[in-house]
Amino acid sequence: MSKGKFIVLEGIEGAGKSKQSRILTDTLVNRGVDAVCTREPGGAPLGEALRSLILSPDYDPDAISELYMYLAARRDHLLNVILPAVEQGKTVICDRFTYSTVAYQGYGRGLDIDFVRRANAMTIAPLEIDLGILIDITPEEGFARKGGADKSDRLERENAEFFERVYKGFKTMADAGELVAIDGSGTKEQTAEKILSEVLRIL
Ligand code: Z5A
Repeated sequence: MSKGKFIVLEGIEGAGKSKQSRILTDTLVNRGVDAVCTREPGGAPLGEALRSLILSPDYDPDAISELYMYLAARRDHLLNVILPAVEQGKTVICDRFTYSTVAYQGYGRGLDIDFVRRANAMTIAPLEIDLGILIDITPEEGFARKGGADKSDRLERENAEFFERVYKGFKTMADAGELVAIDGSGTKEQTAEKILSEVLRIL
């Protein structure tokens, strides 16, 4: 059996990643593709347990501890959900992945970008990402859509400069061709069409 594709949707909070992951999965399934949807941090029992610790405002990990928590959640997700599905020929749609680590822990927190990239590579081996899409809206647009930051989420308590650095990180990866950027400022339906057209190129 041939391997399935692994597709990642990325972007700032409120970009529409969760919504678009579900729309894309449903659209592909309706077209006869064996597609499943997952998310990070989380996606598997240990990853979901780590997610609640990572995002809890009750803890204050430093940048390196935070990086390793995301990576531990990712390794568990990879081994228990992503690799088995890809090996069974399923197309896996993931809401956030390694690009978020580069953007948030690298550009946002200021950890060395090459170090973050190497840590990501070691964590996801032997998986290859077939397509990474950046749903491009600014942090201002994203938080306006959400009606402001969710203060029960530790990451969302960060200041505007942090999210500007994260956004710059995503844009830098798109400019380098690592991510395909699509304009996310239109309606949900318009964004879904743009994503589908990129995905159909690789299926
Ligand atoms: N993080 C990290 O630091 N390092 C890592 O390696 C990873 C993650 C993997 C995860 O939080 C946090 O972890 C996140 C990054 C960090 N930090 N922060 N802050 P999460 O998963 O809870 O949060 P999120 O990924 O940012 O999800 P979100 O805020 O819900 O955004 P979204 O998924 O992109 O958007 P949505 O839920 O689909 O839509 C948000 C709202 O906008 C909703 O009301 C929609 O109906 C509306 N919406 C969506 N699309 C549209 C359009 N086109 N027009 C109008 N309104 C829209």
